Amino acid sequence: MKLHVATALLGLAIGTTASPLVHAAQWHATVGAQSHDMGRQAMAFLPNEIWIHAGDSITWTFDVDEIHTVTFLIAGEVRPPFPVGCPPGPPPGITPDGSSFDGTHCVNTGPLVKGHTYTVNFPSTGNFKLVCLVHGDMTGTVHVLDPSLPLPHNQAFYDEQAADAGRDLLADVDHGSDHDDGDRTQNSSDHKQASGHGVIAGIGEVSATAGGHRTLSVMRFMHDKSVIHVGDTVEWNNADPITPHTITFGPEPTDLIHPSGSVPFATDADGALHASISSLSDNVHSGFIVAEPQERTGLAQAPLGHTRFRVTFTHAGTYPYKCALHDNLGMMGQVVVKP
Ligand SMILES: [Cu+2]
Repeated sequence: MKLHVATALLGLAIGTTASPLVHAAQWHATVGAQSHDMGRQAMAFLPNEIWIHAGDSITWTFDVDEIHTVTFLIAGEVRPPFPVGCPPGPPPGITPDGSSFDGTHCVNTGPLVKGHTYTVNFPSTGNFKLVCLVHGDMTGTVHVLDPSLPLPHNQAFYDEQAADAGRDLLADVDHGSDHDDGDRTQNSSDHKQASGHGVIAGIGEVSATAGGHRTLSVMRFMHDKSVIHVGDTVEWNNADPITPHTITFGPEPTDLIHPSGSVPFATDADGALHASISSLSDNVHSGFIVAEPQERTGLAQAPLGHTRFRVTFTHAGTYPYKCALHDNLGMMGQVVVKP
């Protein structure tokens, strides 16, 4: 958590003053929190709800190595697909730092990582939804009040709330983690019974406040080293509610979303894609394995997700692989195939 002492004090002084005569205030918030090894990512706006006056600005500081956007869409606007940008303008649909949002034109940072900041001015009153275009369950709210109205919190409150929320999200261990083998062992043994050799390819958990949704995602292969014998099959299962991962042997393809490789894929009876690797030079890319979005009343139900991938190994050797989306966070593994 970056604490801007001078600006935090400024925000404190201004935020606690209800007079309409004060100058426009500059507020601060953070995008994301992560563990030291980058494996645990709190995908959240911190805080994810903030009350300001019309004319004020908020500066978001990006604090993690996972990409996020700070985006304000027009109410009811369809979320654009990748590459993420303001619809319907020409790609990449990125608006400049310091843009204003009044509900009539989209404002979007584009994907940013640690070290970047982005300021949005709010000239008009309104209650605005804040979203990350990369992560579906990462939302927040900005309440822009008339300057004659009092604000409920000051900058110091938000700084403390943001720090607490980031710490709490990262510390959540009730869904298993790379350090905790409670649920993980149970999950893995479930999959071992089903397939012989199971790897959990990511876990996660969505939570909420009154201001929006946040997600903890653990960007790790839970058994990052699988030791098997020739002829065995390894099965990867993504147990994260929103974050896609890939299982990629060999170079990353340009198209990360769809399956590709130098060997043919089969589709197993349960719908899972299945490849066979016989050489260290075989390239196999699973494409995104990911859960489908939550159901919503009034919309067609989502299809079943592609959450599972299998590879059978026919020759001995050590086969390194990675998640092509999160190898920068250290999401890598290997399969050791013994004769
Ligand atoms: Cu991944």
